[in-house]
Amino acid sequence: FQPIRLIDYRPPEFLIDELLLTFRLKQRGTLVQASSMIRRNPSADRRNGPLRLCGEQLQLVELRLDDRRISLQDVCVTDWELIIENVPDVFKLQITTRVDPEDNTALSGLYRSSAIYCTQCEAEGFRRITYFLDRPDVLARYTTRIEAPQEECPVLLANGNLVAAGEMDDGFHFAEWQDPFPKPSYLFALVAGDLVKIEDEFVTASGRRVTLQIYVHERNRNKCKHAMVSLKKAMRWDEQVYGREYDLDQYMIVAVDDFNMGAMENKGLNLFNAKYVLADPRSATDQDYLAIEGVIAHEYFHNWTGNRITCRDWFQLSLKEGLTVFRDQQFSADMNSAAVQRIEDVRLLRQFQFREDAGPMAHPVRPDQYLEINNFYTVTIYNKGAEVIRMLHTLLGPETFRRGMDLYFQRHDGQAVTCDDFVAALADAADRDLTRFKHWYVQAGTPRLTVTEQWDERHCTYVVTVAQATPATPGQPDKLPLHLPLLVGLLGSDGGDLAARVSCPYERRGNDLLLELKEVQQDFVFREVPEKPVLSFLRGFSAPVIVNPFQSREEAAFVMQHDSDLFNRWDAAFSLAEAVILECLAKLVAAETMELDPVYLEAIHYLVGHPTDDRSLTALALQLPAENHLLQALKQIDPVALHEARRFVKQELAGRLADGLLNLYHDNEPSATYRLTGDQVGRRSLRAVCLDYLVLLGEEQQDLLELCAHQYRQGGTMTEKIGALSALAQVPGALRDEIFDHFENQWRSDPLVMDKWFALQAASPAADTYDRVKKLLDHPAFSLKNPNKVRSLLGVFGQNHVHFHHESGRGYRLLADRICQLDPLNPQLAARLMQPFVTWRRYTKDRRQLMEQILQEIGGQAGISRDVYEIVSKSLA
Ligand code: B3K
Ligand code: ZN
Repeated sequence: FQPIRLIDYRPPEFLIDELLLTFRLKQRGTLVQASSMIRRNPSADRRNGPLRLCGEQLQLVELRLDDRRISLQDVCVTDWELIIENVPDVFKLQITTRVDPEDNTALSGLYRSSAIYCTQCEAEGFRRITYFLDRPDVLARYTTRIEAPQEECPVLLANGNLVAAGEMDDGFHFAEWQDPFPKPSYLFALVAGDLVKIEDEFVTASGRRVTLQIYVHERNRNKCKHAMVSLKKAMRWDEQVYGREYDLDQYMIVAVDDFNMGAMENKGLNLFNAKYVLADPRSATDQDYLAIEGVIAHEYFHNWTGNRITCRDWFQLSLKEGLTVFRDQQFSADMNSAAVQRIEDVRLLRQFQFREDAGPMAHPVRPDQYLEINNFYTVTIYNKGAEVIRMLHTLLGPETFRRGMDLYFQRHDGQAVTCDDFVAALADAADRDLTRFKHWYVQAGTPRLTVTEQWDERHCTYVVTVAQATPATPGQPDKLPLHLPLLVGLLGSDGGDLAARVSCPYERRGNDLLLELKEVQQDFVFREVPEKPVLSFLRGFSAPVIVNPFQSREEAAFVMQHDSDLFNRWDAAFSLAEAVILECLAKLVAAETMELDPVYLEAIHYLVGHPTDDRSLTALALQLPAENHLLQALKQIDPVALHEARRFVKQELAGRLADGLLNLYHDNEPSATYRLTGDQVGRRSLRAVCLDYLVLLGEEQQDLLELCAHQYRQGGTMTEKIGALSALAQVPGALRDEIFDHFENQWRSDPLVMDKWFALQAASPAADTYDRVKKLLDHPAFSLKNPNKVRSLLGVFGQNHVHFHHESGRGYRLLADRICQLDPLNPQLAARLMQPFVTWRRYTKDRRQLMEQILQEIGGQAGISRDVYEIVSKSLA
């Protein structure tokens, strides 16, 4: 397997302007005819080479050049290419290939999912449909003709506008679609099958009517309302916030059951994992509702950031993904609680991206090499990429940022560009030098900040010194200083903001001050400060960094109670909890008695007694940091000890705060009818958190388990049922079994709900989890061929620190065996499942050895995919 390198990028030697595709669909033996107008690229380095087209898993049937048949003996066909020598400068090429959608288990290219023909072409799936210049900087106009049996496939869809349709003989019919916008092949899509459509309309700001359609299986007809509402909100928001209108007459969304990721932004024809479309209150949770809103918006926003302006090459992936995640985060913050949104985004970043950044797969937001591009759809490209855009937004301020975006759209509409082009547009609009800022794109690793404070009482001067250092990452031993925005506040002893009263040269942003750190170390000086302030540092998490703890627990508790920045209030609770758990862990390892810090207990006691109006915020502040987050602070990870320490803190809090938690629970009953308002969502999540603590006391207080069971039986919404189930999952016993069985019986024919049932069991710390997971692998609702199932059972099990890391190694074995089984079927998904093995070096010696052995075994599999090989080799390097 040869790495692909950014420095080897060359413009394409040929361009394809027009493409006419004809599909004659069959479960096996689909014929694809691709007729392209090809010419040499005037700006290529070389003008006399052969034509090389990418192609994989194809059967070449026929070739015609300028309408003359070429003998297949006269061309070179390899496992990944078709090479034609001596082609003219301009010509028409017709290629006929044969593919078998029914046998395509990789879910890349053309495949069938629950009797629906569908495609997934990003990143390199189009080459599994026909031989093509399958790279994002070749933009062509597509016309797609689909022919299929009318009865099996009454609905025939492709990108763009429907221009013709009709019946054919032998029971076939056809539809012809034309997409007026030139696009790269990764945005091509086709769908055919027996689907119903839900239709609505959107009138754009300039008065154009757009037909909106969601296509689903008949049985899901009544679960599309929320997705449709979300789509319309997203369309309006993009007009209002970015001045971007939709550009076709029709916008289609299709939900499919088998999908390797969340959704795909194909031009005018988005394909979605059904999980991000279908919802009703009985079967979907509040989290599902919010996720649908976010993903629908994300794919819609890609129409401008991704489709109208696309990536020059795959190293620029974050150009569209980081930017589009930032836009969907902004959208969700505007639609719901901004503070809650920010907290959720930061939790995810810390748990997964910081972890990636500290391990052997660490890579910059713009990587410079890869083996398999599908392995680079990562939290770094997506979420750190979004943080990079957020920092630009903070540095420039919203108005200037918007001017920069306008310039970007104006300059590059219709082009395939680079991250440099994006930053240049912002720099030009802002008239600022962003050279140092661009290090964020090329440097991997999470910077650490050290903060020291100096208070000069006599001169009323307060100095904050901030130093930055980024640890070495694979291939990048030395790091440059970065340019980062630090939003801070100074809190007075009454808890109010002092910013307006102090004298300093820093830009004011409402209650915040904007400090710009550019050097390895810098002093920030504030004069005329009336009293020694408490620093509210990194408000809103204005940069993706780790801040070494510098405040006393008393100060943290103060921030937690008073800060005007709601994110920092939560963050203070979070860091306090982290410190307390790590302290307990240290005691546990040293065989000392664990104790709960009274300062922390007092702070949480206050929180429980004084819940804010935003109940979701209170719920978040009550949740302890995840093990996935906590383990990052450890030199050597003993996951079982870590779990025990965290469990101790949780159990202690439950015991000491039981009355308060019970009151909170009873005071926050949601209304009987489902409403997705902040208030109602907050009530449901607060009650779930309370239950999650209270069940831990269930051994002595049976009535607390009954409380759970009662919520399960009486709760009218899936959110309440899942809240009860996930609390109960922690306490093995007859009641848990009864309720899990009941749930299974009720929902066995709803695959999306069964995913939740699988996931809850796979995540459980209960002693019988391994045996249950083993048994669930043979459950009739489980299938290795359905990515949602694989993620729910095996993906979640890999994140179960207690059971996956069982000292016997049986957890490793269970996952490894399934990865090897899955790799020949679906390498993309198999590679994703490797994730828990990647950081093997960080664990205790026995576990390290077991995981190393497993990695070597997987790496030695005959016929291993490039996807899995890349993860194994980088992990072992
Ligand atoms: N662009 C797609 C992701 C494609 C992943 C290919 N392995 C979804 C999204 O980010 O919107
Ligand atoms: Zn995306």
